[in-house]
Amino acid sequence: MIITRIADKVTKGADQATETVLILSTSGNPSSDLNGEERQADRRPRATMTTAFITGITGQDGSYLTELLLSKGYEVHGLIRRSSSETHLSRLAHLPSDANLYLHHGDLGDSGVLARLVHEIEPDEVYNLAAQSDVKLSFDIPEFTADVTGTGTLRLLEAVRLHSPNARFYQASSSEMFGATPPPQSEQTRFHPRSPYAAAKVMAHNLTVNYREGYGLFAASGILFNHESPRRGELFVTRKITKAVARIKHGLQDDVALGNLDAKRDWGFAGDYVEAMWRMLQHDAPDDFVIATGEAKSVRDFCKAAFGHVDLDWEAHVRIDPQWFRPAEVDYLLGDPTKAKTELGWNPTVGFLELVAMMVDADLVLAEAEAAFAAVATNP
Ligand code: NAP
Ligand code: G4F
Repeated sequence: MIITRIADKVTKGADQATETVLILSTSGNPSSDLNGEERQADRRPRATMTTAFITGITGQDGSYLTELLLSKGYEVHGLIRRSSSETHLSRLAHLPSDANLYLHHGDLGDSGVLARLVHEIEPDEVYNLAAQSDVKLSFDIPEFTADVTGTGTLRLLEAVRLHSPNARFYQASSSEMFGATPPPQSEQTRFHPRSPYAAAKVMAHNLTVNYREGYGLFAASGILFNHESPRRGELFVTRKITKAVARIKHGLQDDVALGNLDAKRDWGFAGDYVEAMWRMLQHDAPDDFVIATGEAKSVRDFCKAAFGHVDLDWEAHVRIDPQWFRPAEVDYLLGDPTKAKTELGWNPTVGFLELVAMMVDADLVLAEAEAAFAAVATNP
């Protein structure tokens, strides 16, 4: 196996620090890699270190999971897409440059690369977190969403089945799969997807179950309800609100345009939810688990809490813009995490108000820096 090392500078990290991320990209002739003695000799010692392969490593969950696995002594390999900017690596940029972390270029749309990487890395655990994960956007780019979020999972399952069948596989399933089915939702609740994204996740979930039953893969599916953090993408409603609250507080904007304030979600903290992913793969048997807090709040409740945290009246700053409505809405998600609590010993540690405060406080730091920069730019 030929490995090229590229030390890459990334300027904005999860904690806004400037740090160095080590990128390893594999190259060379894959076919000569597959069976050659040289390749066998080249393989890393296997006995001492658990190896994980994460798709979606640059996302919110990927970054928290990477931290968790590194803290447990894992060797972590991540799939990254080619990007014209380095900002998509920002959630990993705070990790030390000597972290046991290896990043490989690839894409869930490229089955050849997935097969080669799974073969070369020989992971003990595979976490499939990559997806086109924006529900509203999935109505605008449905075919792409189905290809990445649905068929992409099939490509990865095939790679694992053919090249690393003893690896334990985690699928990032979603409470969106329940869609229109009334709450509370558990592992027994029927799916009624309400978006191309949710339909693609149902496909991926069903394939994961099928590869478990058909080929005996250790394939687990976490049906995770909404989970948030300061690293949440800025177009998801929670982060959109907390960023706006912070910028309004610092005089950088006046209001925020939202869609349906009546939708209810079961919001938890992403750091807690990656712990559940890991526990699923340590379980004695592969299974499906709902991960949720068991408490639901509306978007309106979130606004009240977030603006209230900095003593602002939310009604003075929130306006409704129909562009944020969806062709089909998911009205009410409320998870029943009893099975995960009982069988995995998993419990959420961060409550709703604590989560809101954590996100607003993090965005206040960013807004303060932005305001200071703007002041210097106007009065150099
Ligand atoms: P996220 O922040 O949107 O991250 C998505 C990740 O997927 C990013 O690393 C992205 O890479 C990568 N990706 C997108 N398209 C790809 C492709 N074609 N090939 C390879 N990688 C690709 O999502 P998240 O919130 O961390 O969620 C992680 C997973 O859990 C997703 O599958 C999501 O659908 C699912 N999920 C999330 C929640 C939640 O509330 N957060 C709940 C249930 C399920 P770039 O950085 O290059 O864009
Ligand atoms: O924050 P959201 O975009 O999250 P959504 O649609 O629930 O999806 C997220 O959670 C899923 C798990 O259930 C994941 F599978 C998925 O990948 C993603 O992480 O929207 C939450 C609610 C919706 O009902 C939406 O209509 O907020 C409502 N909303 C109201 N105004 C808005 C807005 N959502 C967004 N993104 N932006 C708004 O301005």
